Amino acid sequence: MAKEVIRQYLPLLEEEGRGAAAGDDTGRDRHYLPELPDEDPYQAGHRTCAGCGPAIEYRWVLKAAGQDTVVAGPTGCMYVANSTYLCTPYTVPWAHTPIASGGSFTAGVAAGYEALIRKGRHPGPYPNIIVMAGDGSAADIGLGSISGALYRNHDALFICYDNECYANTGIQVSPTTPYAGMTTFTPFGKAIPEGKSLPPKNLAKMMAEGHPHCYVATTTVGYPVDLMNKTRKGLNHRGAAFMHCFTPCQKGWVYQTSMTVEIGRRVVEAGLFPVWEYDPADRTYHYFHPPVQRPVTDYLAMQGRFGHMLPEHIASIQVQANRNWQDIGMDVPAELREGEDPAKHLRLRDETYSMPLNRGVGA
Ligand SMILES: Cc1ncc(C[n+]2csc(CCOP(=O)(O)OP(=O)(O)O)c2C)c(N)n1
Ligand code: SF4
Ligand SMILES: [Mg+2]
Repeated sequence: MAKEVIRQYLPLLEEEGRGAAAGDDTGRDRHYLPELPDEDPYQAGHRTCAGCGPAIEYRWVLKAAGQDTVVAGPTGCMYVANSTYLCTPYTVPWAHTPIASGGSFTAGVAAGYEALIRKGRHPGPYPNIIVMAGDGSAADIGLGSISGALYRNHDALFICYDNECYANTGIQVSPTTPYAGMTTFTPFGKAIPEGKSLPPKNLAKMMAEGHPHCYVATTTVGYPVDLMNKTRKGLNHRGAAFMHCFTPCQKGWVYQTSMTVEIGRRVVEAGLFPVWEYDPADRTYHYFHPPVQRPVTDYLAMQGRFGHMLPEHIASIQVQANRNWQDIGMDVPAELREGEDPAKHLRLRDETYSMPLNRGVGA
């Protein structure tokens, strides 16, 4: 007789302190909450660059998932840097997949565990099954295989760690590279002074709209507790879940190594990466409203990949950000409206912007 497949439930972490230090009497930044799990299934000793956003995301996802987890990694930085011969930083089972087959491989793992448990050949419970694919894989080369697995509703969490480029092969353009983002395939010059001329693919919305029965969420390394809770919600969801995580690439984006988490918050505060959840039960989007709204220059000017931008390019990104604010139900302050006018800007390298020294109080 077939055995029952028992699912795990991962409790959610306390989210107080999300977005700012509000509510903390001591005025400390409370993003790192004391009740976080001690375990780290993604250990030190990997070989990613210092300040690597995807490595931070891997660590937090696996901290949230815990030891009863199986991970797949399509080709990309997080495969190559993390797995030299006979050595990986994982304390959980991990497998590499070709870049195009993260979805189909993971679907097979999920179906395999279901069958083994039903036949009594795996003691259970059903493990947390996660694939973490780069944007080149999830939004481009492997999009079809992930979409197929989502549509068939395999019980697994499909994550795109988005560093907005094909990093591992030398920082080439990907569909999620933002407008004006410089990569080795989108250099700026006389013919195309902005560098990349197309807007980024809206991967997460595509996944939510195209697979309405799936749990879908966006998050960034700027919000660790949010990232971990969405990991747990995705894993608790019975069926397929997709999480799109913004993960800065220190090497490809050219910024100070210590600013990865800060950039993960600023992209949200600049209106350029809305953070939301899509609930398949009522088919609605739930948007996070950040307590701070910044001009896009506060985000762009921190990164060398945007250093060539001219006033009209900055204004055009501010137009996009203002559309995003409206889409998530927030007002657009007058200062940000004015930023839609190229005459209000200098070249990006000459603009003044706020550089954070301490995130302790307020924003
Ligand atoms: C079919 C195929 N085409 C190209 C490659 C070469 N390749 C290896 S890693 C990589 C970059 C992947 O980019 P992404 O998925 O965004 O991950 P990242 O390196 O940015 O972490 C590419 C193009 C490959 N391995 N397989
Ligand atoms: S190139 Fe970017 S994504 Fe790759 S290891 Fe370095 S910082 Fe991480
Ligand atoms: Mg990438």
